[in-house]
Amino acid sequence: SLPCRSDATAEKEMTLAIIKPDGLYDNYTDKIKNAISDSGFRILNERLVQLDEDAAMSFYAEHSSRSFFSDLVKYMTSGPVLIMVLEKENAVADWRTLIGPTDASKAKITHPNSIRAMCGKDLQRNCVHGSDSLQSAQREISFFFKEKSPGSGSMGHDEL
Ligand code: IDP
Repeated sequence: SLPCRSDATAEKEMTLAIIKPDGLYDNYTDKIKNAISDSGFRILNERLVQLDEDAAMSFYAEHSSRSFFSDLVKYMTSGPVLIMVLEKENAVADWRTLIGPTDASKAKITHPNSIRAMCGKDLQRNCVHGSDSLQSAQREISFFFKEKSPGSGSMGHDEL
């Protein structure tokens, strides 16, 4: 008989998604969560948090030398963010495809069905985050969901 891969044995992958402050402020949470489930992702875990400056700087450390870094930190700390762990086969690449290109204003033309086209505004205020590799996904998931020992503090992101 032909080899068969059932859903039960298919290799699942996890990625980190964030609804950024503009997305929450503009009430896009339901629209984004519908796109998430319609595309076959499962939300394994979620947290609503207010990032402080240290947490935002540390999360985006790879961009620390870029000219837009201080604006990015200001943006990401401007209001609460919704952090989600998404699971599906090929989750990292498929979530990046679903959110679309970084510049939301360009995405509106080139990728009109992407989340950033529908919910974002411009190069900075693009509404959502997605890990860019499996390695980033693992780092970012443990950044927000690491087991905390009692009394170890809030790690700079206060639960809301
Ligand atoms: P990505 O989120 O699509 O992976 P990155 O290059 O990793 O894009 O940039 C991280 C975030 O920084 C972007 O999502 C966006 O919010 C912001 N950003 C990126 N490039 C610029 C820029 O040139 N000006 C202002 N903000 C930027």
